[in-house]
Amino acid sequence: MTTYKLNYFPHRVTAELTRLIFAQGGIDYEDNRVPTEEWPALKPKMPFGTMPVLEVNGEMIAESQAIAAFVAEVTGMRGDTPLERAKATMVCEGVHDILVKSYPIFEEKDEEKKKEKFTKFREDHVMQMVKNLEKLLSASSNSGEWFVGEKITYADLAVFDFFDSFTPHFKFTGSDLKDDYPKLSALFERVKQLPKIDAWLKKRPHSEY
Ligand SMILES: N[C@@H](CCC(=O)N[C@@H](CS)C(=O)NCC(=O)O)C(=O)O
Repeated sequence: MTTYKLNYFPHRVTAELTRLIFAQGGIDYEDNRVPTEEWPALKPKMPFGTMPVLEVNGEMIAESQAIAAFVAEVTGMRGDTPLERAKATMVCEGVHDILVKSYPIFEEKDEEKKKEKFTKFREDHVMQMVKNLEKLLSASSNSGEWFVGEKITYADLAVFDFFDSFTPHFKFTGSDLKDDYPKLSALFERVKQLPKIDAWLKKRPHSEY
């Protein structure tokens, strides 16, 4: 039997998508949450000196997007054709890019500047992405039920996580989609209510981000 160990800090950030895929795929894995004080000793052992790192039967894979794509493939949520896989990757990379772009704002020390930067980022990136995602979903081949093809892929989980873990920092949650973004709102609720996702959301350790 294949064994999986996911190494990351005790946060959601770039590992939560993989945890959601594992949950929905019904695959057992070790969710190794490395305390910050233990990281310096572990860092040199990781392929790129960063986490997340997924160990598959002891072999290490770094880079959050490569890990998510791999676990999506193992669980049948990667997309069924080359075009579907490309579209799923597009959505995952798109929302991941925004997350990465936002890092410098969280590090801003001046509280006033930080507030201004948050507001600007919300308008320039977060709300722009919300609009783009709604458009993309409305144009999908299945009347906007899933982003790609006829069934759930990891793109749907990535977008769910975007609204569940990331946009709340910008005062925009999954429930705020209700009024103006009907397709996204329905997708958010559909994913949230999947029995295995619901079970994971209820049992996962609390983390601020
Ligand atoms: N592109 C990489 C970035 C990895 C990365 O920078 N991870 C951060 C945590 S989100 C990290 O390991 N920081 C600790 C360090 O660099 O020592 C990915 O998406 O996995």
